[in-house]
Amino acid sequence: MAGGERIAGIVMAFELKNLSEEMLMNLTLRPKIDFSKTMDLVKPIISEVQSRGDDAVRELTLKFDKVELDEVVVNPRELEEPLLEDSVRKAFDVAYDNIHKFHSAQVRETLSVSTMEGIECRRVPRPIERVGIYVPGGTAVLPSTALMLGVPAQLAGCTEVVLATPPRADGSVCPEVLYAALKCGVTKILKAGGAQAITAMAFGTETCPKVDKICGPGNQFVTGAKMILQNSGEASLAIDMPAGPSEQLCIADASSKPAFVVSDLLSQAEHGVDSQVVCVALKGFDEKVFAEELEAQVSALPRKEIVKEALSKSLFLRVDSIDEAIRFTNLYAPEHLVIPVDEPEAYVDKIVNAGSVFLGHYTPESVGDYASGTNHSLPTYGYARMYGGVSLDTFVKYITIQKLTPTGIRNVGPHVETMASVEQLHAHKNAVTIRLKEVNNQS
Ligand code: HSO
Ligand code: ZN
Repeated sequence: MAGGERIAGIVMAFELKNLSEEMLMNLTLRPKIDFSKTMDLVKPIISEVQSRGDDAVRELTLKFDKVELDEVVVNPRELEEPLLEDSVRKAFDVAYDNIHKFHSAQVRETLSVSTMEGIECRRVPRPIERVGIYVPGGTAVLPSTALMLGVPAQLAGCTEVVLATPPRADGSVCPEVLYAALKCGVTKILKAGGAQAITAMAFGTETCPKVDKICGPGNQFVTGAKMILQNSGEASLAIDMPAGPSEQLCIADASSKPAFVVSDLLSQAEHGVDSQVVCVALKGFDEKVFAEELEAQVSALPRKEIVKEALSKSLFLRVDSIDEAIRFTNLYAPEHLVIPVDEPEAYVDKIVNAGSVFLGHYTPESVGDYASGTNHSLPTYGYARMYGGVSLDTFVKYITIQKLTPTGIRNVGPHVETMASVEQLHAHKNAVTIRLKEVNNQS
């Protein structure tokens, strides 16, 4: 876009006040994803797995992952215990405990309200009984995602939790994923990835149970299959939310340490070439050191090629005030919002659109990705405007219950009769009239 110059030869920089409203809006848009090609590739996979079940999953896993599967679905408790180094086991235990603690606090009690004398309305939580959780493999295996989805499913009381994850080259399950699955009480592991895994869980196969909701991030094929299947009446399936590439917006001011800011932006950029990072800088932020740090830190990363490509599509925005920073942030609606400044609380009440927020100098996004306790499965692609991240409620539904006494029907009945007359639904009216007659005769 015109008007930008590159910092450290990588990130494109703009002055917010020089931008027209149209340019500003353009900067809040994510790169367009053309889903039509993905959908064309995904549809035949869906029909294959729907009609031929496990055989199709086996063939597609051989084709795409080059892995020959013996069993498509395994019971994690029947597998050999995973061998993990003590430090790894300890780290996963701490993460599990913190995620468990934060999500247990989200358990909601039954709500009971008397709306009028003699009328009691209740709302009771119930688990979504059968759920599927997707744990990505590919360029990076993400066992942390098994905890982020497995813990709330466990706390919600889901009775069937199918964890789908692409198998390793020898056909086995990644040991850290298996460890997390066992801690979370996962009932089945489906050793498959991509659209084939999503379809197997959506319809069920000979060995894979059908689930009612599928959660978790994934590549375009996973997302494509989730989108198609949630809209197909045949599968009768819910999904958590549409997932796009990962993203972070960082607000920096004179108090921010450029080295910390860069480290945060890079932690998100290393996820993939299409990750998006944005730095919104207030007056006094040290841009010169930022540029030096950027060069130095990028070149030290093993995934620097991925990082550089992600950064080349990313953004550095200079703003004059906190209000300008917040306005852009709310328009952009980032998945992660990092605010490494001395007085971060000044921002909190004004943030309306963001998935997860990280306040102060000592709160890198990585802690939320792994172990502080909050969930890392978050809305991307601007969906933070209307979705929150995964929480206990992702795996819960609420049933309402009501009970009226004779006084209750006397209080509300006449109004219901009137409304039913307005809608000309006489059977509705009569169901009240017949009772009113009885209770009025008795008194
Ligand atoms: N930042 C990622 C989550 C993740 N990071 C998993 C590391 N492992 C999604 O927002
Ligand atoms: Zn991450």
